Amino acid sequence: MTFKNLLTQTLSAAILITVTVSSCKKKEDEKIEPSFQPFTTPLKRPATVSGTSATFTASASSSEVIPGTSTGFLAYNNSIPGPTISINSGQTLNINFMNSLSEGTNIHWHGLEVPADQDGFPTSRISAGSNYNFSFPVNNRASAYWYHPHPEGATASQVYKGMAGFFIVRDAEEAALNLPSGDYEVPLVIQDKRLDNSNQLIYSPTTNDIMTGWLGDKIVVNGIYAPYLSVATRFYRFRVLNGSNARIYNLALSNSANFYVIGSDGGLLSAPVSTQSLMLSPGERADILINFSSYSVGTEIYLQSNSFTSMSQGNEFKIMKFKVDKSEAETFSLPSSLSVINSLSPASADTTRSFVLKADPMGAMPGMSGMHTINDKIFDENRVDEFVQAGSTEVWEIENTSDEPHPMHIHGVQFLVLQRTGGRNALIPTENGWKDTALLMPGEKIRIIMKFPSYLGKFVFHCHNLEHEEDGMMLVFQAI
Ligand SMILES: [Cu+2]
Repeated sequence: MTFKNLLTQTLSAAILITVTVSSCKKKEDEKIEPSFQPFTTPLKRPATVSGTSATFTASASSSEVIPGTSTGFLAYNNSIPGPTISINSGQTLNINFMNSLSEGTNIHWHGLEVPADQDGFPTSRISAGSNYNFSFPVNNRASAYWYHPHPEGATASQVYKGMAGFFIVRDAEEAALNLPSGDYEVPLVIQDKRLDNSNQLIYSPTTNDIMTGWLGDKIVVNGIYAPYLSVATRFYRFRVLNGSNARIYNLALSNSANFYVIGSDGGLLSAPVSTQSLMLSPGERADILINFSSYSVGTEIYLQSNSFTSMSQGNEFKIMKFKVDKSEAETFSLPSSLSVINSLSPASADTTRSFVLKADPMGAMPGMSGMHTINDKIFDENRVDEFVQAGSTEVWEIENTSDEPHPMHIHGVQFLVLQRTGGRNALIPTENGWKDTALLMPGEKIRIIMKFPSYLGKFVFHCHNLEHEEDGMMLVFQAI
């Protein structure tokens, strides 16, 4: 690196750390800790749960988002983020869950194919003070899935207040690739928060917040505001989850270096895809490799969100810092192929369905849900919107006619994105693999294909902008 480059990088870092993320609302000109300097707090790794049985307790808790200060949260096992569950495909998971919150909750296993009674249907709640035994076989491919509450009316607030964790599935195919592991495999859950003057979480969406989704101005990674990670001169694997309620990240490195996307929501891609940026909307995951081997010790690089066009968000900001602080011999070489994606042919589809997404601020009475709709409908637990034949293959066409982005998520199934028209008019790297959540920017239409599993019963599909979901942007399908 030349001196000029170093100077430019140092200067831009100095300028950028003073930038806070606009939340399109008032600036909470917060007094965090007077001594607080962004990107000086080490990243922490979530707690882990290994094996096939665990006890989970949901309760009020606290955590240091900003070092030296205590922020109240709702947590699983007092852990922010929730403990990472790590399990092999084919094993059966048993979770003895205790709800020690003061309100009802449930758990949705996002991305996993599970029976309907394990999936966290929005109106099936575990009441305060009660427990429930979750038990289901894990048959999905190796990937980073996640879990979070899904009770109607409290999904957005409970997730925002801290209830979310990784669910890592491993299998033999992935193990054979010898991807970076241990210290070199790092889960990153990225979220945005608003804090008050006492560094407590604010969650009080107005009608305007519900239109855009709740956007925070503090970006936290694994529960820490503006952290850094020390890295060695080699490849690292990052399992990235956008666990935010509404914020979309356009992930990039501050030196514009390329990185490799190797996996998506539902596991490995067929081959690594090199890219300079990657959009990741709420609920989506990306499995990425960053090669730090060409940097000299002392180099600092930020993970940032590049600007993109959207009415309510999309400005550039820093997320976390990588400090290259030790030289190490590389033991990993990037495989040219990773896995086989068995594509589904649209000609084999049994049914094609169409969905139109709308947002109309006048669509609801003040204080009531209904501004965001799918096929002009909002969630009704007593109505089944689509009957789906278990085991059948379907094509769904989803069109976003609103002026807000909508990350659409289907429960209990993984799909492939066949096509995107309008807007970006193309697929993005993560869409080369299995997905459970796909972003529709304004004006975009996607065609997806999926084969439903054999589980029967009622599931939901919805917008994963959690304020939109709470506003009713969710329908019911029943597998028969
Ligand atoms: Cu939405």
